[in-house]
Amino acid sequence: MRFRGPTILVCLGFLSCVHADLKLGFYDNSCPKAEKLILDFVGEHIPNAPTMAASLLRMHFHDCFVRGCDGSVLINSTGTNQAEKAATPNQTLRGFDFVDRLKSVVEEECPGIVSCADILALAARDAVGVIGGPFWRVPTGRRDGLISNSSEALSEIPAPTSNLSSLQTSFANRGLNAADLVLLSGAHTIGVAHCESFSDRLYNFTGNGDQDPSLDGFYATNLKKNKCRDATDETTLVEMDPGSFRT
Ligand code: HEM
Ligand SMILES: *[C@@H]1O[C@H](CO)[C@@H](O)[C@H](O)[C@H]1NC(C)=O
Ligand SMILES: *[C@@H]1O[C@H](CO)[C@@H](O)[C@H](O)[C@H]1NC(C)=O
Ligand SMILES: *[C@@H]1O[C@H](CO)[C@@H](O)[C@H](O)[C@H]1NC(C)=O
Ligand SMILES: *[C@@H]1O[C@H](CO)[C@@H](O)[C@H](O)[C@H]1NC(C)=O
Ligand SMILES: CC(=O)N[C@H]1CO[C@H](CO)[C@@H](O)[C@@H]1O
Repeated sequence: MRFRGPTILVCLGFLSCVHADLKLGFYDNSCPKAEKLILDFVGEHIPNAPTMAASLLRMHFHDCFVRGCDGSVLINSTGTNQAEKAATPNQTLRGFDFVDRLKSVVEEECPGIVSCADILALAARDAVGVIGGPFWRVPTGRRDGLISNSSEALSEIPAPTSNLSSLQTSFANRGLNAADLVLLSGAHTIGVAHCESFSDRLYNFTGNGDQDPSLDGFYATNLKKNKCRDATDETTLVEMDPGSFRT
Protein backbone atom coordinates (compact mmCIF):
# COMPACT_ATOMS: atom_id res chain seq x y z
CA MET A 1 0.00 0.00 0.00
CA ARG A 2 1.44 3.30 -1.01
CA PHE A 3 0.48 6.84 -0.28
CA ARG A 4 1.95 9.83 -1.99
CA GLY A 5 1.71 13.57 -2.26
CA PRO A 6 -0.20 15.58 0.29
CA THR A 7 -1.17 12.51 2.24
CA ILE A 8 2.41 11.85 3.31
CA LEU A 9 1.91 11.29 6.99
CA VAL A 10 -1.07 9.06 6.43
CA CYS A 11 1.25 6.08 6.05
CA LEU A 12 1.77 5.83 9.79
CA GLY A 13 -1.92 5.70 10.44
CA PHE A 14 -2.22 2.95 7.88
CA LEU A 15 0.59 0.74 9.07
CA SER A 16 -1.67 -1.55 10.99
CA CYS A 17 -4.37 -1.50 8.37
CA VAL A 18 -2.79 -4.47 6.62
CA HIS A 19 -4.19 -6.89 9.16
CA ALA A 20 -7.23 -5.09 10.51
CA ASP A 21 -10.30 -3.36 9.18
CA LEU A 22 -9.72 0.24 10.00
CA LYS A 23 -12.14 2.88 8.87
CA LEU A 24 -12.74 6.55 9.26
CA GLY A 25 -15.10 7.20 12.15
CA PHE A 26 -14.92 3.68 13.60
CA TYR A 27 -16.40 5.04 16.86
CA ASP A 28 -19.20 7.08 15.27
CA ASN A 29 -21.83 4.84 16.87
CA SER A 30 -20.03 3.32 19.85
CA CYS A 31 -18.48 6.56 21.14
CA PRO A 32 -19.51 9.46 18.94
CA LYS A 33 -17.72 12.08 21.01
CA ALA A 34 -14.35 10.31 21.15
CA GLU A 35 -12.54 12.14 18.38
CA LYS A 36 -13.90 15.51 19.51
CA LEU A 37 -12.81 14.87 23.10
CA ILE A 38 -9.30 14.07 21.92
CA LEU A 39 -9.13 17.11 19.65
CA ASP A 40 -10.40 19.39 22.43
CA PHE A 41 -7.98 18.02 25.02
CA VAL A 42 -5.04 18.36 22.65
CA GLY A 43 -6.20 21.81 21.56
CA GLU A 44 -6.43 22.91 25.17
CA HIS A 45 -3.08 21.57 26.39
CA ILE A 46 -0.63 21.59 23.47
CA PRO A 47 -0.50 25.40 23.22
CA ASN A 48 0.85 25.39 26.79
CA ALA A 49 3.28 22.56 26.06
CA PRO A 50 4.11 22.84 22.35
CA THR A 51 7.15 20.53 22.58
CA MET A 52 4.74 17.73 23.46
CA ALA A 53 3.56 17.59 19.83
CA ALA A 54 6.94 16.23 18.74
CA SER A 55 6.93 13.76 21.62
CA LEU A 56 3.53 12.40 20.65
CA LEU A 57 4.42 12.14 16.96
CA ARG A 58 7.59 10.23 17.78
CA MET A 59 5.78 7.99 20.25
CA HIS A 60 3.25 7.14 17.51
CA PHE A 61 6.12 6.24 15.16
CA HIS A 62 7.81 4.03 17.76
CA ASP A 63 4.51 2.35 18.57
CA CYS A 64 3.85 1.60 14.90
CA PHE A 65 7.29 0.20 14.15
CA VAL A 66 7.04 -2.51 16.80
CA ARG A 67 4.17 -4.98 16.19
CA GLY A 68 2.12 -2.36 14.34
CA CYS A 69 0.25 0.61 15.81
CA ASP A 70 -1.11 -1.32 18.77
CA GLY A 71 -0.45 0.94 21.74
CA SER A 72 2.15 -1.47 23.09
CA VAL A 73 4.64 1.38 23.55
CA LEU A 74 2.42 2.52 26.44
CA ILE A 75 2.63 -0.72 28.43
CA ASN A 76 4.73 -0.62 31.59
CA SER A 77 7.45 -3.07 32.46
CA THR A 78 6.64 -5.68 35.10
CA GLY A 79 8.73 -7.86 37.40
CA THR A 80 9.03 -10.44 34.64
CA ASN A 81 8.86 -8.35 31.47
CA GLN A 82 10.98 -5.51 30.13
CA ALA A 83 8.51 -3.48 28.07
CA GLU A 84 9.22 -1.42 24.92
CA LYS A 85 9.42 1.63 27.15
CA ALA A 86 12.57 0.27 28.77
CA ALA A 87 14.47 -0.02 25.48
CA THR A 88 17.23 2.49 24.79
CA PRO A 89 15.37 4.40 22.04
CA ASN A 90 12.50 4.83 24.48
CA GLN A 91 14.55 6.46 27.16
CA THR A 92 14.06 9.71 25.30
CA LEU A 93 10.32 9.28 24.73
CA ARG A 94 8.15 11.71 26.65
CA GLY A 95 4.42 12.22 26.96
CA PHE A 96 3.23 8.98 28.53
CA ASP A 97 1.38 10.99 31.21
CA PHE A 98 -0.29 13.05 28.52
CA VAL A 99 -1.65 9.95 26.77
CA ASP A 100 -2.72 8.44 30.11
CA ARG A 101 -4.70 11.58 30.97
CA LEU A 102 -6.28 11.62 27.54
CA LYS A 103 -7.27 7.98 27.93
CA SER A 104 -8.95 8.82 31.26
CA VAL A 105 -10.97 11.59 29.61
CA VAL A 106 -12.18 9.22 26.90
CA GLU A 107 -12.83 6.40 29.39
CA GLU A 108 -15.05 8.69 31.41
CA GLU A 109 -17.25 9.19 28.35
CA CYS A 110 -17.18 5.62 27.00
CA PRO A 111 -15.59 3.01 29.28
CA GLY A 112 -13.69 0.27 27.49
CA ILE A 113 -14.50 1.32 23.93
CA VAL A 114 -11.70 3.38 22.45
CA SER A 115 -8.29 1.75 22.12
CA CYS A 116 -5.12 3.37 23.41
CA ALA A 117 -3.60 2.76 19.98
CA ASP A 118 -6.27 4.92 18.34
CA ILE A 119 -5.97 7.57 21.03
CA LEU A 120 -2.24 7.85 20.39
CA ALA A 121 -2.69 7.95 16.59
CA LEU A 122 -5.34 10.66 16.84
CA ALA A 123 -3.53 12.68 19.49
CA ALA A 124 -0.31 12.71 17.44
CA ARG A 125 -2.23 13.92 14.39
CA ASP A 126 -4.15 16.57 16.32
CA ALA A 127 -1.07 17.83 18.19
CA VAL A 128 0.81 18.32 14.92
CA GLY A 129 -2.19 20.27 13.65
CA VAL A 130 -2.22 22.53 16.72
CA ILE A 131 1.40 23.61 16.12
CA GLY A 132 0.67 24.44 12.49
CA GLY A 133 1.59 21.17 10.80
CA PRO A 134 -0.27 19.19 8.15
CA PHE A 135 -3.54 17.34 8.65
CA TRP A 136 -4.00 13.70 7.73
CA ARG A 137 -6.97 11.43 8.03
CA VAL A 138 -6.71 8.72 10.67
CA PRO A 139 -8.87 5.65 10.16
CA THR A 140 -9.64 4.07 13.52
CA GLY A 141 -10.44 0.63 14.92
CA ARG A 142 -6.95 -0.43 16.06
CA ARG A 143 -6.95 -3.02 18.82
CA ASP A 144 -4.49 -2.75 21.67
CA GLY A 145 -1.68 -5.28 21.80
CA LEU A 146 -0.76 -7.08 24.99
CA ILE A 147 2.86 -7.80 24.15
CA SER A 148 5.52 -5.17 24.76
CA ASN A 149 9.08 -6.38 24.54
CA SER A 150 12.09 -4.14 25.01
CA SER A 151 14.45 -6.23 22.88
CA GLU A 152 12.00 -6.08 19.99
CA ALA A 153 11.83 -2.31 20.30
CA LEU A 154 15.60 -2.17 20.23
CA SER A 155 15.84 -4.22 17.05
CA GLU A 156 12.81 -2.79 15.22
CA ILE A 157 13.27 0.95 15.75
CA PRO A 158 15.91 2.35 13.41
CA ALA A 159 19.04 3.53 15.20
CA PRO A 160 20.49 7.02 14.79
CA THR A 161 23.56 5.29 13.37
CA SER A 162 21.59 3.34 10.73
CA ASN A 163 22.83 3.89 7.20
CA LEU A 164 20.54 4.57 4.24
CA SER A 165 20.29 0.98 3.08
CA SER A 166 19.29 -0.31 6.50
CA LEU A 167 16.73 2.49 6.86
CA GLN A 168 15.29 1.54 3.48
CA THR A 169 15.12 -2.12 4.52
CA SER A 170 13.45 -1.25 7.80
CA PHE A 171 10.81 0.83 6.06
CA ALA A 172 10.37 -1.68 3.23
CA ASN A 173 9.61 -4.37 5.82
CA ARG A 174 6.56 -2.26 6.69
CA GLY A 175 5.45 -1.58 3.13
CA LEU A 176 7.01 1.88 3.03
CA ASN A 177 9.21 2.91 0.12
CA ALA A 178 12.10 5.37 -0.21
CA ALA A 179 9.73 8.30 -0.82
CA ASP A 180 7.86 7.41 2.38
CA LEU A 181 11.16 7.28 4.23
CA VAL A 182 12.15 10.74 3.05
CA LEU A 183 8.74 12.27 3.68
CA LEU A 184 8.26 10.73 7.13
CA SER A 185 11.77 11.80 8.13
CA GLY A 186 10.39 15.30 7.63
CA ALA A 187 8.86 14.79 11.08
CA HIS A 188 12.29 15.90 12.28
CA THR A 189 11.40 19.45 11.37
CA ILE A 190 9.99 19.54 14.92
CA GLY A 191 11.45 18.42 18.20
CA VAL A 192 14.83 17.95 19.76
CA ALA A 193 17.64 15.43 19.91
CA HIS A 194 20.07 14.64 22.70
CA CYS A 195 23.76 15.14 21.88
CA GLU A 196 24.41 11.52 22.72
CA SER A 197 22.18 10.43 19.84
CA PHE A 198 24.64 11.80 17.29
CA SER A 199 27.83 12.88 19.07
CA ASP A 200 29.82 10.04 17.47
CA ARG A 201 29.42 11.94 14.20
CA LEU A 202 31.10 14.92 15.83
CA TYR A 203 33.81 13.23 17.86
CA ASN A 204 34.35 9.58 17.02
CA PHE A 205 32.84 8.61 13.71
CA THR A 206 35.07 5.65 12.84
CA GLY A 207 36.48 5.11 16.33
CA ASN A 208 39.56 7.24 15.65
CA GLY A 209 38.40 10.48 17.21
CA ASP A 210 37.22 11.80 13.85
CA GLN A 211 34.20 13.68 12.51
CA ASP A 212 31.70 12.35 9.96
CA PRO A 213 32.97 13.82 6.67
CA SER A 214 29.44 13.99 5.27
CA LEU A 215 28.36 16.40 8.01
CA ASP A 216 28.27 20.06 7.06
CA GLY A 217 31.51 21.49 8.46
CA PHE A 218 30.07 24.81 9.59
CA TYR A 219 27.17 23.14 11.35
CA ALA A 220 29.45 20.57 13.03
CA THR A 221 31.78 23.28 14.34
CA ASN A 222 28.87 25.25 15.65
CA LEU A 223 27.45 22.20 17.44
CA LYS A 224 30.80 21.39 19.03
CA LYS A 225 31.38 24.94 20.18
CA ASN A 226 27.90 25.81 21.42
CA LYS A 227 25.99 22.59 22.10
CA CYS A 228 27.63 19.19 22.35
CA ARG A 229 30.94 20.31 23.84
CA ASP A 230 32.38 16.85 24.41
CA ALA A 231 31.78 13.27 23.41
CA THR A 232 30.21 12.32 26.72
CA ASP A 233 27.44 14.94 26.92
CA GLU A 234 24.22 13.07 27.75
CA THR A 235 21.98 15.93 28.70
CA THR A 236 22.16 18.78 26.20
CA LEU A 237 19.22 19.05 23.81
CA VAL A 238 19.65 20.32 20.27
CA GLU A 239 16.79 21.74 18.25
CA MET A 240 16.15 19.60 15.17
CA ASP A 241 15.33 22.66 13.10
CA PRO A 242 16.99 25.55 14.94
CA GLY A 243 14.65 28.47 15.45
CA SER A 244 11.42 26.62 14.68
CA PHE A 245 11.55 23.32 16.52
CA ARG A 246 8.11 23.89 18.06
CA THR A 247 6.25 24.67 14.85
C1 HEM B 1 14.05 7.17 9.64
C2 HEM B 1 14.43 6.67 10.81
C3 HEM B 1 14.45 7.49 12.06
C4 HEM B 1 15.47 7.59 12.92
C5 HEM B 1 16.82 6.87 12.84
C6 HEM B 1 15.07 8.50 13.96
C7 HEM B 1 15.86 8.84 15.03
C8 HEM B 1 15.56 9.84 15.93
C9 HEM B 1 16.43 10.29 16.98
C10 HEM B 1 17.81 9.73 17.28
C11 HEM B 1 15.80 11.28 17.64
C12 HEM B 1 16.34 12.08 18.82
C13 HEM B 1 16.07 11.38 20.11
C14 HEM B 1 16.78 12.08 21.24
O1 HEM B 1 18.02 12.13 21.19
O2 HEM B 1 16.12 12.60 22.16
C15 HEM B 1 14.52 11.46 17.02
C16 HEM B 1 13.58 12.37 17.42
C17 HEM B 1 12.35 12.53 16.82
N1 HEM B 1 11.81 11.70 15.85
FE1 HEM B 1 12.82 10.38 14.74
N2 HEM B 1 13.81 8.94 13.71
C18 HEM B 1 13.38 8.35 12.55
C19 HEM B 1 12.15 8.49 11.97
C20 HEM B 1 11.10 9.23 12.51
C21 HEM B 1 9.75 9.21 12.02
C22 HEM B 1 9.23 8.34 10.87
C23 HEM B 1 9.03 10.07 12.80
C24 HEM B 1 7.56 10.42 12.77
C25 HEM B 1 6.83 10.45 11.65
C26 HEM B 1 9.96 10.64 13.75
C27 HEM B 1 9.66 11.60 14.67
C28 HEM B 1 10.56 12.17 15.56
C29 HEM B 1 10.28 13.34 16.34
C30 HEM B 1 9.02 14.20 16.27
C31 HEM B 1 11.39 13.57 17.15
C32 HEM B 1 11.58 14.66 18.22
C33 HEM B 1 11.08 14.12 19.55
C34 HEM B 1 11.01 15.14 20.68
O3 HEM B 1 11.29 16.32 20.47
O4 HEM B 1 10.65 14.74 21.79
N3 HEM B 1 11.20 10.09 13.56
N4 HEM B 1 14.39 10.57 15.98
C1 LIG C 1 2.47 3.01 34.05
O1 LIG C 1 2.98 3.44 35.31
C2 LIG C 1 2.69 4.78 35.62
C3 LIG C 1 3.45 5.16 36.89
O2 LIG C 1 3.25 4.20 37.88
C4 LIG C 1 1.18 4.93 35.77
O3 LIG C 1 0.83 6.26 36.10
C5 LIG C 1 0.54 4.54 34.43
O4 LIG C 1 -0.87 4.62 34.52
C6 LIG C 1 0.95 3.15 33.99
N1 LIG C 1 0.49 2.92 32.62
C7 LIG C 1 -0.11 1.81 32.23
C8 LIG C 1 -0.50 1.75 30.79
O5 LIG C 1 -0.31 0.86 32.98
C1 LIG D 1 11.35 -10.58 23.54
O1 LIG D 1 11.82 -10.70 22.21
C2 LIG D 1 13.06 -11.37 22.10
C3 LIG D 1 13.55 -11.24 20.67
O2 LIG D 1 12.56 -11.47 19.75
C4 LIG D 1 12.86 -12.81 22.54
O3 LIG D 1 14.09 -13.54 22.45
C5 LIG D 1 12.38 -12.82 23.98
O4 LIG D 1 12.08 -14.11 24.39
C6 LIG D 1 11.13 -11.95 24.14
N1 LIG D 1 10.84 -11.80 25.56
C7 LIG D 1 9.66 -12.10 26.08
C8 LIG D 1 9.49 -11.86 27.55
O5 LIG D 1 8.73 -12.51 25.40
C1 LIG E 1 24.66 -0.54 6.38
O1 LIG E 1 24.51 -1.10 7.67
C2 LIG E 1 24.28 -2.49 7.65
C3 LIG E 1 23.91 -2.92 9.07
O2 LIG E 1 24.81 -2.40 10.00
C4 LIG E 1 25.51 -3.19 7.10
O3 LIG E 1 25.31 -4.60 7.07
C5 LIG E 1 25.75 -2.69 5.68
O4 LIG E 1 26.95 -3.25 5.17
C6 LIG E 1 25.83 -1.18 5.63
N1 LIG E 1 25.79 -0.74 4.25
C7 LIG E 1 26.58 0.21 3.78
C8 LIG E 1 26.38 0.58 2.34
O5 LIG E 1 27.40 0.79 4.48
C1 LIG F 1 36.16 6.17 20.11
O1 LIG F 1 35.71 4.90 19.66
C2 LIG F 1 36.64 3.86 19.97
C3 LIG F 1 36.14 2.58 19.30
O2 LIG F 1 34.78 2.37 19.52
C4 LIG F 1 36.78 3.74 21.48
O3 LIG F 1 37.69 2.71 21.80
C5 LIG F 1 37.24 5.06 22.04
O4 LIG F 1 37.24 5.00 23.46
C6 LIG F 1 36.31 6.19 21.61
N1 LIG F 1 36.88 7.47 22.02
C7 LIG F 1 36.15 8.35 22.72
C8 LIG F 1 36.86 9.63 23.04
O5 LIG F 1 34.99 8.14 23.04
C1 LIG G 1 9.20 6.16 30.38
C2 LIG G 1 10.01 4.96 30.69
O1 LIG G 1 9.51 3.88 30.91
N1 LIG G 1 11.30 5.15 30.68
C3 LIG G 1 12.24 4.07 30.97
C4 LIG G 1 13.21 3.95 29.83
O2 LIG G 1 14.23 3.06 30.14
C5 LIG G 1 14.98 3.40 31.30
C6 LIG G 1 16.12 2.44 31.43
O3 LIG G 1 15.74 1.11 31.12
C7 LIG G 1 14.05 3.38 32.53
O4 LIG G 1 14.75 3.73 33.70
C8 LIG G 1 12.95 4.37 32.28
O5 LIG G 1 12.03 4.35 33.35
